[in-house]
Amino acid sequence: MKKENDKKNIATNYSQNPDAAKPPDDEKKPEEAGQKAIFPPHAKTVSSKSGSLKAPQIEEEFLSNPKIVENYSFLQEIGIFKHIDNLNREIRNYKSLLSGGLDIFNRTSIDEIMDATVWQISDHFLPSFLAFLWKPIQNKDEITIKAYKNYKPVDINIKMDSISPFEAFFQQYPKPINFDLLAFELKNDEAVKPLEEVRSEIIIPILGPFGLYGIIVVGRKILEDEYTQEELVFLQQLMAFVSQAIKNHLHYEHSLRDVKTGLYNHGFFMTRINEEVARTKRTGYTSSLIVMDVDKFKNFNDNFGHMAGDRVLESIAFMIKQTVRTEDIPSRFGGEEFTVLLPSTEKGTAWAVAERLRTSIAGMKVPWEPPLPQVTISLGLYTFDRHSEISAEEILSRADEALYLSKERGRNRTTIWGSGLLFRIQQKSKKTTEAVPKLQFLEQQP
Ligand code: GH3
Ligand code: MG
Ligand code: MG
Repeated sequence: MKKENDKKNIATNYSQNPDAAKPPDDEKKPEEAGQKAIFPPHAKTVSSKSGSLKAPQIEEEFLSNPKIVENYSFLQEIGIFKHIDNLNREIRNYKSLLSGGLDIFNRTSIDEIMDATVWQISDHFLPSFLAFLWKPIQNKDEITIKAYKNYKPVDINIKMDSISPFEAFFQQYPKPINFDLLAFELKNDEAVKPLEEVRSEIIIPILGPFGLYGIIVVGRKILEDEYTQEELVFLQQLMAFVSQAIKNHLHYEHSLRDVKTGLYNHGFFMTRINEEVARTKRTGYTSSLIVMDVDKFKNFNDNFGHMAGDRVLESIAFMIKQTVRTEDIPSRFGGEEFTVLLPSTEKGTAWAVAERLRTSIAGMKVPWEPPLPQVTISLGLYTFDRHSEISAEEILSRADEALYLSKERGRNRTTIWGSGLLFRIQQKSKKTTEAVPKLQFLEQQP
């Protein structure tokens, strides 16, 4: 009779006993054991908060095996059922991790990756905040910070403008780490203070071939209790996916960008303008292209050195980024030449954008010692639609023609390529084999 009861209860007993998966007493948290928390080597010490899964069918068959029933007491004594319970929990955790990881990998922007991460973490516990700090431009120190509280993006005051002070440490120790231990290892360097002020708990590095790309900062738990080993293991494993996904995305982003200025590079610009030409043909939209060239840029190099010249290019790029809309495509075409592709933008608006770019650059102050002369640019503008019937290369060369008229006419100005030009060039070309003085036909006003 006892055996019958045993048989009935086996499947439920071991898996519903909340104590079944408690770690043995000697498996203390690292902090308790005198060492600061770095995460445990595997998930076997996890404790259950949410109860156990039902034993799968195969397990039920195993449990109803007469030999098991016969030896129930012995098997229980040696901890077989606890062990199975732990394994079940591990399987469940890995399944959830795998689906969470895949979800994160399928995201197509860093913002989406961060949003998905926040939701994945929030399924398990609620940190007081979660912050992502990363370098959008590979070889530049400047960082972007995005933080979340209660699943929502918030402005968080982490007074940090570089992650470089952490670089050497994380190169040596490329793993998530408890904040206190990081602070200790960095000898409470000034750099850790901003993280201390916001009460950080765990710091996770994002590393790649170009060094430290960013860090993810997890705040203490809302209720100020300690993270359980289960949560820490989960975090460590999930973050391996997150940091890989962010790293892949940054690699992709960097491959589209010019290293010096952070603007899109020539290759990406050519891809986008070809797409835009196809789009205008398909949809009937009007789009515009602005090309710009720095006036007498050689003088900056010759009189103040190449570094000063580079600083001028960076300042211009910054101003361009500030001036255009998010849907525009600002690129460094090469050397001291820039382009802005303006999708769905008519001539008049494009002219206004070009003039805004010109005047804001002419008014900017480039930080350099000794002070540099005023920087100016010349611009050319071409507007196209489905009736233009020309290739991306031809669009570029027309915008270029307009730009060189701006140069000829004294620089620091914008010229629009006018529709009359093509006709007049053709007319002239018929009559003469001489080089066509084409620039003089360009319009100057919209
Ligand atoms: P213009 O008004 O006619 O455009 O005169 P310019 O001096 O700007 O034109 P030019 O084509 O003679 O000079 C462009 C210079 O830009 C030559 C080249 O060495 C310099 N340059 C190109 N790329 C870079 C760069 O990345 N950094 C620096 N510092 N200089 C660059
Ligand atoms: Mg040039
Ligand atoms: Mg120039």
